This record gives sequence, C-alpha cells and structure tokens, in this order.
Amino acid sequence: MNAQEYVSQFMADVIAKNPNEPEFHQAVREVVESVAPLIVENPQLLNLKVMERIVEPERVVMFRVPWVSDSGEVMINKGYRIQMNSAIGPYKGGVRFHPSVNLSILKFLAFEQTFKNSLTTLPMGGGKGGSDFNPKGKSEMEIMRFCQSFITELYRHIGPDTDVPAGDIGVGGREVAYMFGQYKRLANEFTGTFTGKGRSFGGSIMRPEATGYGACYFGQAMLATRGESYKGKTVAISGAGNVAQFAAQKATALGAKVVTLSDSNGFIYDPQGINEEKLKYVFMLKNVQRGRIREYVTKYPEAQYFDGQRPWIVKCDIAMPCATQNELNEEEARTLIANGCTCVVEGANMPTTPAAIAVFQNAKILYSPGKASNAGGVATSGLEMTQNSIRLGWSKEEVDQKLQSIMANIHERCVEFGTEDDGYVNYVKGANIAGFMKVADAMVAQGIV
Ligand code: NDP
Ligand code: 2IT
Repeated sequence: MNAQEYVSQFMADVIAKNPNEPEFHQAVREVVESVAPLIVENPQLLNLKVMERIVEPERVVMFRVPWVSDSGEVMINKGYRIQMNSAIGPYKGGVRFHPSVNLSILKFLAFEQTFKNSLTTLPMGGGKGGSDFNPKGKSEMEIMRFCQSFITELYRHIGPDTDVPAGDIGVGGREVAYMFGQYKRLANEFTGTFTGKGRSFGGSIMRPEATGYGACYFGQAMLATRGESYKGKTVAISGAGNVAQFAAQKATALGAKVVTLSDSNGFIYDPQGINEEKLKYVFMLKNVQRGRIREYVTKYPEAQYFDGQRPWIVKCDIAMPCATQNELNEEEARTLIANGCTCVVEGANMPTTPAAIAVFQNAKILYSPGKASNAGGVATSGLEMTQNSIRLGWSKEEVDQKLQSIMANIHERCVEFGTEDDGYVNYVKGANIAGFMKVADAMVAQGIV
C-alpha cells in the first residue's frame, strides 16, 4: 500500500466511524497526509494500528450541566471532556465555552492538542473539554454558578495526574478560578489540577501572555530563516481575546506595527498602529468592561470599523489569525498574498482552511500551523504543573526564558522534519511528523492499550 492509498482508506474509515464531524475529519486528514509516508514504511506502526488508535479518544465524558439564571429560570447546557491520548502524560488541554461547541470541534481540538503537547517536549497527553454555554451577556454570578455546576460533574474525571484542564475560547482566568474553587471543595485537595490559575493560588507568572508571546517568538524564528524579523513589519491580527491581545503586545514590543484586531462582529483597522497605550485600552475594554472591539473607534477616531468583515483584506506583511477555526479561507489567502503578506503565524487552532494552506504553501511563503506556533500556552501550562508539583514559583525571567527555548526547539524540529528538497520548510509536515513520532513511540512501547 502506498501513502496515498493509506490516506484514502484511513479517511474513509474515520468518516464512516465518526459521521457528521467535519472539523475532526479536517484535523485528522492534515496529520495523516503528513505521517502516511512514515507509516507505510514502518510495519510496526502499520500492524500495531498506531494511527487508528490515536484517532479514537481513550474516553469521552458527556454530561448535563444544569444551572439557574438570575431571573430564576432553569437552564441546561451540554458538558464534555475528551480524554484523547495519555501515552506521554496526563490528559492536558483547555476548556471552551461557546455556543458552537460540539463533539466534532472538541475532538478536533483534543486531537491537535495531542501532537502540540508532544512538540513541547513536556510530559502532557492530549485532552479538551467545554460546553455550548454562551458566556456573552451573563452576569458574574451566572458565570460562577455555571462553572460550579460544570465541575460538580467533571471533578470526578480529572486530577493532577489524570487530566489537567485550562482555558480556551470563553474561558479565562475568571472561569478557571471558579472551576478550581469548586474542584478543590469537592476533591478536598489543593493540587495543580487546573492551569491558568491566579497568581495568588498557584498560577504561573506569564501564563496569560504565553500563547501570544510564544506565537511571536515562533514567528521571529520563521522570519530569521529568511534573514528577517518583526521589526518594521505591518501585522494583521484577528481576535481580540487572550491570544490576540498578547500577540499584539509582543509584536509591538518587537518593533512591528499591529493594524487590526477583530471579534465575531467585525474588525478595526488602525493605520497608525495599535501601540502600547492603545493596547492598554483594549485590555480594559475586553477584560474588564467585556465590551466589543467596535468601541475602539469611538475612543480612537483615526481607526475604522469594518462591520461583518475579517481583517485579511488589509495590506500587511505578517498575518496572525488568533480567533477561531476556519477563519481564513482560500480567497482571503489569495488576497493576503496579493497584498504582499509573506508570513502567516497561527495563534488560533486550525484557523486556516486546507485550501488556504495550499495557497500559502504553493506561494512558498512562511506558514506555521497552530499546533507549532501556539504551543507556548500549553507549554507554560506544563511549567505551571511543574511549579505546582515542586511547590515553588519561578520568576518572570525564568519562565520567559523557558518559553523562548521551547518555541525555538519546536521551530528546529519543524525545520528538521519539514524541509523539502528545494529548501522550503513545510511547517505542517514538520510539526505533524515530529509531534507524531514521540506519541507513536510511547504507544508502541506500552503495548495494545
Ligand atoms: P478568547 O475567548 O479570549 O478570545 C476569542 C476571540 O476570538 C474573541 O475576540 C472572539 O470574538 C473571537 N471569536 C471566537 N469565536 C469566533 C467565531 N466563531 N468567529 C469569529 N470570531 C470568533 O479566546 P482565546 O484568545 O483564548 O483563543 C483564541 C484562539 O486561540 C482559539 O482558537 C483557541 O483555541 C486558541 N488557543 C488558545 C490558547 C490559550 O492559551 N488561551 C492556547 C492555544 C490556542 P467574540 O467576542 O465575538 O466571540
Ligand atoms: O489550545 C490550547 O493549547 C489551549 N487552549 C491551552 C491548553 C492548556 O492546557 O494550557
């Protein structure tokens, strides 16, 4: 069987066994396409059905999350935790609260997480969880009651050596703190079962910054392969949440001009650049007032708001999608290239559609998949787990230095396994192969489990 036949047969099986899960199929196909040449030449991987086992979650927990609104109405949401793979460590990955959350989205995220966590070199398996709960417009007390109810069921399935959740879309420091509080109460233990905790109760310094900063460190390493850097570059960023905010801050600190931010309603374009002072306002608007990005133009009238549009129509050198999956399509990829963009660094998970990835790769521009460039978040979660285990806290300098060396190492691994005959670095291939090899090795060693 050649690699192409393996991919076709494998995907037909995955689709038949997991119907109506398009995001999961998309994520699996990308990895299988990268690793198939390796698998068909390695009878052990083939016969032990390593990839067939990787796509089957070790466990999926689905549960009811009942809660009571401020007006006294009984509300019911769906809760999930996908415990995807524990070959190299306890399940590890974020929790997403968004109305779009379903099994397909969480399985794609848990699948991606398995390879991402492997790339960090830290001992973390893959997991992801969440709910179709919509945090928008909910009161502080509603958020707290929801988080508590979510954990009242989930607490029995997680633990510091079993499964360690963290944040993702709709889940930040506030939600992690409420979940941790309820977990601690039910489990009667103070352990590092969550990461992204507050600094006063075991959270790592730099964890909030880590995903966005890490993405910029990765972008710097990619640009350095062509003798370039962020300095003097124009950067378009999507999203206005945790990842987007800190990507904007680091890109600015590295000497770039960030001209866009967005949310699901539209984007803002500030041709003068969203500098440190303007970013401070964005932090307050999004994290304290929990407002919408369009309010930026009231405060800074030199900027423009584009309702219902995404930032990829703006002229930029570097694009950093930091909002959500499939937020950058083929047409937008062509527009970016036509406008001179030469580097795309994913802060979000799977933000670029497969057709758009092909456009970037065919044009031979720098393009990194999220599982490589956004791994700084979970890597720093891994550092938080270590600090919790040794009951010590490291300084900002120590954590930042470790984060930088982890991102540099992931970049090196991508170059090692992704460099093609003409010298072009296929970061998708590199990240998938490097991430897969460690997980596969551990699975082979541990037998048929
Ligand atoms: P936040 O909830 O802090 O921010 C999400 C941002 O993306 C918001 O601006 C939100 O806008 C926008 N967004 C969400 N869903 C959509 C949608 N369907 N269409 C358009 N815009 C949308 O989340 P994070 O910043 O933490 O996460 C962003 C991305 O980064 C996700 O893909 C996540 O999986 C990934 N990621 C996060 C990590 C972390 O440490 N937090 C680590 C690695 C990856 P709106 O307010 O309108 O919903
Ligand atoms: O997608 C991701 O890597 C995250 N949301 C962070 C996971 C974590 O455990 O820190």
